[in-house]
Amino acid sequence: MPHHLLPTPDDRFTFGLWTVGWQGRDPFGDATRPPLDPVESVERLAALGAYGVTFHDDDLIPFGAEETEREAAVKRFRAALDRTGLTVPMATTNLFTHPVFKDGAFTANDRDVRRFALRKTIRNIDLAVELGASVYVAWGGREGAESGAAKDVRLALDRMKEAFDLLGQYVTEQGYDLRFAIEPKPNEPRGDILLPTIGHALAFIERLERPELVGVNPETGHEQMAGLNFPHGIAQALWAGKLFHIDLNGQSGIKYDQDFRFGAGDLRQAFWLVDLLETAGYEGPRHFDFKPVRTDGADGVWESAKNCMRNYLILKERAAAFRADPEVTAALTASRLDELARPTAPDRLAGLLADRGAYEDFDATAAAERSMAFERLDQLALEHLLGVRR
Ligand code: XLS
Ligand code: MN
Ligand code: MN
Repeated sequence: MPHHLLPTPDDRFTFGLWTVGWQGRDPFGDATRPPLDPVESVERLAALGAYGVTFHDDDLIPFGAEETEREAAVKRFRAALDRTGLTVPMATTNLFTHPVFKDGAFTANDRDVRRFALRKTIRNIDLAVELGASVYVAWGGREGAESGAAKDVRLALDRMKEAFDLLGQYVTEQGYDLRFAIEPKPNEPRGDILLPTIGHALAFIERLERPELVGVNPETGHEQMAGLNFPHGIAQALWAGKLFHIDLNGQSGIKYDQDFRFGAGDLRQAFWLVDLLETAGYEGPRHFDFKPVRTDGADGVWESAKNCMRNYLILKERAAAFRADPEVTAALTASRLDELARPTAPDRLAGLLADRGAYEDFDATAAAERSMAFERLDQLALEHLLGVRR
């Protein structure tokens, strides 16, 4: 295998414990794989060249565990991290598995549940910080409804804001260097989930007491479940300075949350995504949130984990070749991408209004006749993606 396709910690690839640890339980079938010890996951991921692991509180410490059990689990995990050099850049809370969260956590109608959810989150924030995390993900999988009157969405958003304001106050008062990343998803497990897309989340964040502490953790498949263009969503999150984290995986169109390995599903969007992340200065971890298919045994688990990273590196190589190709440079100019980079009116409003060429003397017919030449540009991209051009 060419050396540059072998991942190293410098590539900053990370995996959730719940990804390789997924036992294949789905709404129609039981587990097809035995439980995986988090320590084994740490060791195997380190051996494959990963940089870090992430976890929900309950991935590491069973829900309701006694304090001694909790301490023992953390100790073993920490020892594995020390042994392997793997980091924990992110952690999150499980606010969806236990039946107590059946109507949500931060926005459950039941106030006691909301208070419990906040305390559960705060408890795991302390552990996340202890283990060195700088990002705390919040996926509100159960925040939503199946029917209209069941949830007053405006009130639920008030409660959601209250939760993030309290969490922001907590990390500020503790002096923690920790930022939050909201993970949007349109549906599943709720019929409709609140903050369903990157755009909804970005608008919500601006209403918080400490918007600077909160960004997004978009997931490939989640945007694509809503039929949206993932690289476009990521570009807007970057533009807003809010891409605090990212969940990479594969999805084929508007379906259930498939969570395929990265590179499966919409390969063209994966290509543009890697091109964007690698050229836009995103410095966070490349975090895989996928589920090894339940048809496979442990062989498929590690094969798919390895290939999430390998596919990223292949696409990184292809995207770099695309950007370095002189014919691509010429095609980008023919498509006038250089013009898009120029401000529309550096002469300000007065200059625009005084410019007869902009309106009175503008030849709309001639401008309409200029081809944008996008077909040539896109074919060059396709050929780089397919490895036909190098
Ligand atoms: C589920 C989400 C979940 C979050 C973390 O759809 O992707 O795994 O990433 O809670
Ligand atoms: Mn998913
Ligand atoms: Mn996710």
